[in-house]
Amino acid sequence: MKRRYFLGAMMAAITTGCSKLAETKPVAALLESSDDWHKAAHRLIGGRYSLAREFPPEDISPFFRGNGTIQPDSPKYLAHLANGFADWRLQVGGLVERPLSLSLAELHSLPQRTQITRHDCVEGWSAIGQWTGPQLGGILALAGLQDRARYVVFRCADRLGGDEYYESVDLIDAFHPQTIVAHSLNGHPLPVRNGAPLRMRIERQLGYKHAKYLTGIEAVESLDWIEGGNGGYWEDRGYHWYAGI
Ligand SMILES: Nc1nc2c(c(=O)[nH]1)N[C@H]1C(S)=C(S)[C@@H](COP(=O)(O)O)O[C@H]1N2
Ligand SMILES: [Mo]
Repeated sequence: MKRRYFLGAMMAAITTGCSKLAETKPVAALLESSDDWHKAAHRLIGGRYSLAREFPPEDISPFFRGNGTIQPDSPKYLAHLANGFADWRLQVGGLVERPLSLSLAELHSLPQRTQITRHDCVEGWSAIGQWTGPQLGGILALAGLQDRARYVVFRCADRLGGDEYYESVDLIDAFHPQTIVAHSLNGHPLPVRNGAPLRMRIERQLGYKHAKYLTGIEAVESLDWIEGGNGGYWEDRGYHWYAGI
């Protein structure tokens, strides 16, 4: 698709996508039930729609460590790496009106968001980094969610102990403004240890939700039939699915 048309289609999709988001129950209920704006502001500040803290550039950690998989070893991934990820594609499918297969160039041509945030891993370490990429909400608007969609599943290129890493969030986190498909860390393409060439940043969630080596995004109605049925690799091993911070 030519870039001009791609962008045009995307802006149209985002416009409809936003009105669709506003129509979903939690947002509409919040706006309608707040006759006094103070109450709404309060709920926004404390609630799930509020932003994670962002930091100034001087707070960026000198080294952003890797955790979990730091070097996928499948022949397919290694071939992509050797090729500079030129043929990497992000598949967007499941309960969408228009399944997409996005190249890195197409992801770069979408409106970009840059944010400096703190990553918190349950294993007891944190790091601050600057992440850049398109918002997941814009990509979902482009694909058009079907009404039945309730969750978004993230597919990854790596395996841990033989099983595929995967994750999922609900639509509140999926459309959160700081939820982005990041291609860059601190102004450079993602290092392999941090998820090259694409990873999720879901800033209101703990580290294990931030799927690295992202190959696919799937809108689903239920998580019950995916892998172990608990919505994520670590969730299938006992971690909480909702890891909000
Ligand atoms: N695909 C994939 N994503 C993953 C992991 C992984 O092993 N594989 N580990 C998770 C965990 S537990 C954390 S804390 C972060 C680590 O991100 P980093 O390697 O950039 O520090 O990635 C998360 N996403
Ligand atoms: Mo983690």
